[in-house]
Amino acid sequence: MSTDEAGQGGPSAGGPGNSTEEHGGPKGNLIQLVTPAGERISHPEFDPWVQDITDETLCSLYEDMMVVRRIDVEATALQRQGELALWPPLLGQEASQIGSGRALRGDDFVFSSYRENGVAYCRGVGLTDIIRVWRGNASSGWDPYTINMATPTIIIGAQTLHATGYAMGIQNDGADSVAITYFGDGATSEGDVNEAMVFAASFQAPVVFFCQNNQWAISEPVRLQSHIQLADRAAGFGIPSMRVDGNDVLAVMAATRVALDRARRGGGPTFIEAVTYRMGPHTTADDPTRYRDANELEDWAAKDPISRLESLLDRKGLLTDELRQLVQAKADAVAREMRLGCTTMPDPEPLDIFKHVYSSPNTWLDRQQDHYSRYLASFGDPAGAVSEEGAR
Ligand SMILES: Cc1ncc(C[n+]2csc(CCOP(=O)(O)OP(=O)(O)O)c2C)c(N)n1
Repeated sequence: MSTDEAGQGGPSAGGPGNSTEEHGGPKGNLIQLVTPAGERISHPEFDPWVQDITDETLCSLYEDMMVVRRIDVEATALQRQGELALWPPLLGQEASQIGSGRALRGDDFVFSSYRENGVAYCRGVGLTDIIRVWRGNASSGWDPYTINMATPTIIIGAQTLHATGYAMGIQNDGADSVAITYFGDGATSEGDVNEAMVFAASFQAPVVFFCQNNQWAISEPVRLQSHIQLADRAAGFGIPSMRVDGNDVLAVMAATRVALDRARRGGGPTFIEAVTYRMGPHTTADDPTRYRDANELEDWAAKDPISRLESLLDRKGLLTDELRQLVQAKADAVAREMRLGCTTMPDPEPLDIFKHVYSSPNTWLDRQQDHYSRYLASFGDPAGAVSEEGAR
C-alpha cells in the first residue's frame, strides 16, 4: 500500500532503547503522499482526497507552516526574555497541525491540548489570544465559540472526553459537523482517552481522535507507552484507524478528510496516528538533551516537514524568490503583531480571578471574593487590615 520511506518508527516490540526507529516491531502501512525528498508518490486510496489541491493551495499550506514555525520561534524568544512564563513548542509538527487543521470546516469543533497552536492558527485565533495564558494574564485565552475551538486542556487526555460528549451532542442535533480532538502519544495511556474511545465507539459519535505521535511524552519514549503501534490500539475499541506520515502535509490532510467524511456520513469515530517528531523541548522549561540522543534529532531533522514541502514546491517550479519573500514577510508581520500584543497586554485586575468561575451567583465564592477584596484594600488602609494569614 504505502511506502515507509521516511523510516518513521512507531513503538518497538523490542523494549526500551534510546532510538525511535523500529526494532523488530510490526511495521504498519504509513500513509505517505510526498517522500522526505519531496517526491510526490501516487496512492490510489488517498490521492482522490487531495485532488483539489491546486498549486496555489500548496503554496498557502507552505505559508501557514512557515508562519506557525515563526510563531513558535517568537514565542520561545518572548519566554527567554521574560515576557512569557512558559511555551510549548510545536517545532517539527507543523505538517500534522496544518494538514489536519486546514481539512476542517468552520462548524467543526476542536478540542486540543497545549501544543496545537498551529491548529489554533488555522482556526483564526487572535495572535494575542494564543499567548495570553502563557503570559499568566488569564486562565483562558479566547472565547471557544468565536473560532469553534476550545481553549487548551493541560490535563493530559481530558479533552478527548469533551470532544466525545460534544460529538454526541452533534448527533442529537442531527448536524453533520464533527468534533476533532488532538492529543499526544503519552495521552493514549490515560484512562480519559480510553473512556472517550469506548463512548465514541458505543454511540458511533462523529469524533476524530487525532494523535500526534511525536515520539516523546516529556522524557518518556513512546515505546514505553505501547508495544504495538498506537493506531493498532483503536481496533480494540472497534474504531477504524489510519497511520499517517505526520511530516507529510498532503498525507495528513487526506487522512483527516477521510476521517471527517466518515463521521459526517454517520460512520462514527476514527483514530489517526500522525507519526511525527517533537524537534524542540517539551516546553521551554525542559532540556531534552538530558534524555535523548542528538543522533535521533539529526535523523528527524532530515525529515523536516517544511523542508519536504519546499522540495516538492521546488520540483514543481513553485519555490520562487518571490514566494519565499512573501512568506517570510507574512511570518515576520505575524511575529511582530504577536510580540506587540504580548508586551502591551494590560495586566488583569486581581479580582478578575473570580470572574467566569460559575455562570450563576455562588455564595461560597462571593465570600472568598469579599475576603480577598478586604485583604487587597488593607494595603491602602492599615486600620482595616486583614492579615495575609487571615486572607488564606
Ligand atoms: C493527567 C495529567 N498527568 C500528568 C500531567 C503532566 N504532563 C504534562 S505534559 C505530559 C506529557 C504528555 O505527553 P504526550 O501526551 O505525548 O503529549 P506531548 O506533550 O508530547 O505533545 C505530562 C505527563 C498532566 N498535565 N496531566
